[in-house]
Amino acid sequence: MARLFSRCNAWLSAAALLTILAGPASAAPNTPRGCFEVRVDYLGRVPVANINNVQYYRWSYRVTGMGCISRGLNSWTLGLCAQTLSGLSQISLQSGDNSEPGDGVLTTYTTKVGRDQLTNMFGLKWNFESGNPVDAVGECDDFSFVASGAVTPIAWGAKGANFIATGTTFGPSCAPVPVQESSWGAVKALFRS
Ligand SMILES: [Ca+2]
Repeated sequence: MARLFSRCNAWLSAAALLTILAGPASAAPNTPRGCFEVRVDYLGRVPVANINNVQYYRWSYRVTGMGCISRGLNSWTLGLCAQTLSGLSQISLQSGDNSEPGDGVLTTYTTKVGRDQLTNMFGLKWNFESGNPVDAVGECDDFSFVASGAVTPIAWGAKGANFIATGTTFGPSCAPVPVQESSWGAVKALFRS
C-alpha cells in the first residue's frame, strides 16, 4: 500500500543537516502558544491510463514541516472541484517516515472528499490516523491519487492543533466527466494493482 517512501526521507536528512548548521535559532518548539508551519509541494504527475479519451495521471504531493512547527499535522486538504472528486481513485493512505522510529516508520491517514469545515475548503482531505505525525522542521509525508485534468494552480489548507496554514500549489483542473461506456466502478477497477 505504501508506494511513496524514497526521497522524502533523503530530503529530510539534508534538511536536518541544514537545521543543525543554522543553529538553534531556527526552531522554537517550546513556545507557550505553539506554532504550525508547513508547505505543500507538487511533485509532478505521471500518466496512468487513457480511458474513453480521458487521460488519467497519478498526482503526487509532499507536506513538509517548515520554520516553526510544534504541533503535528492533523489534516490537510487539496482544493479539487466536484467533477474531479467524482473521478478519484488510488488515493494513498500511508507514507514512509523513519525520522522518528519510536513513533513508527509509517504514517497512516484516512481520507474524505467534500467540504472541510476546519479550513472551509472543498476537495480531498487526508486525516492523520496513526504513526509518526509531521511535527518537526524538515519532516515530510508524501501523498498521491489518480485523477484526470490539466495542471493548474490550486489551493491547499492544513491544520495542526488550532492552527491553520494555507497556500497554493499545482494540481488537476476541473476535469470533464468521462463518457460512461461502462460503469465507473469498472473503470476504477482498471487502476487497481
Ligand atoms: Ca514526527
